Amino acid sequence: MNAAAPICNYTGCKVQIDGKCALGRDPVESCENYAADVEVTEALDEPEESRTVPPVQIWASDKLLLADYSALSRRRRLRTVALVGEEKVGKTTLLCSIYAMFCKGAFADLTFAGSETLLGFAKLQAFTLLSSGRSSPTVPRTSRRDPLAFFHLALARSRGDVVDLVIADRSGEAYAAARTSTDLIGTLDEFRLADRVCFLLDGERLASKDDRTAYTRNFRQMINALHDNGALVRANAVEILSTKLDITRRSDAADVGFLSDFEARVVSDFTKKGLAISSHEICALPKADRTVGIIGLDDLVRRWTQPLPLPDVAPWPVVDAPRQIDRLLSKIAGG
Ligand SMILES: Nc1nc2c(ncn2[C@@H]2O[C@H](COP(=O)(O)OP(=O)(O)OP(=O)(O)O)[C@@H](O)[C@H]2O)c(=O)[nH]1
Ligand SMILES: [Mg+2]
Repeated sequence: MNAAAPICNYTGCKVQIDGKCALGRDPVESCENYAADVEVTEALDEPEESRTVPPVQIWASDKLLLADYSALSRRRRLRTVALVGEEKVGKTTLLCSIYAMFCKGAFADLTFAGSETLLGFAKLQAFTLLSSGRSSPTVPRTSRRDPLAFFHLALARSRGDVVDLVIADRSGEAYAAARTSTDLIGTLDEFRLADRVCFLLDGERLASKDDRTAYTRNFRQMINALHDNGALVRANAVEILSTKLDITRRSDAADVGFLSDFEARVVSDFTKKGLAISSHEICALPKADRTVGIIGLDDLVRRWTQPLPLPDVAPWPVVDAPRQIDRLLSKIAGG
């Protein structure tokens, strides 16, 4: 390697640092000391076998698959959010918009501190840019053949306080299939991994009087199917995210009332069934009405990254302990 070799022989010349010749020669190449005896020490035809340093594996930085997620989870403590919803509800757009917010700077009191999936995000974002040549921003459709994918964001609250957020995305068709064929639910690995499950409710289909009845029935049926088959037991929180607020806000007041009534009813019904469920409204890509702007992402990122409660370190009550000493201790502890 010749990286450290000085480019100029003249003692005290800093041309390598500031580009200026100490003898005032311009261009610097006209100075006799410049690049006079610089030796090319790297043998270009060095035989392969004489190299002792193993080749460095370059991180592809594309979206993570299940095996990559497992490897990452062994290195970092991850917060995993699963985005669930039928096709075209806005799952991929939402995660792409969250990334886009951090491209502009600090967001939700957090700063971007890295990502293992930069290329994955960039591939999605390319479709939303003017340079894509599209007349309207979008993201590529997630195909049913695409496996479950994860997108990673390291977000810093302060130096040394970094939250590793991972968002799981999969094709809406896979969820629609699992709703009707519940034996497929066990194959959806995101429910085994996610701390938070977000059901996306399509504002566009709710705003359509023709679609809304069937759509709302299917939406409920999906939560029911997942709940009844134990897919939501691991989640600490379940959210309903009503998407495309730019479209729902354009509809008449009765439609807006329908949306909020529906959200309230779903929350109340599933709270009774023991789910920690809440509902929120978002607009991740206000392309139907730009005046609406991005809505709800700030609060959403704060919820997803909020500090975890401290673990409960109080000793468990001892019930029917087999050892006499434990029974005695439990009596003392119980007063
Ligand atoms: N008007 C409007 N359109 C949106 C919004 N969010 C997403 N969309 C559009 O909805 C369409 C579907 O969005 P996607 O993000 O691909 O939906 P998805 O849930 O990932 O769909 P699948 O990949 O098929 O599962 C795209 O054309 C988006 O541009 C929004 O907030 N407002
Ligand atoms: Mg998608």
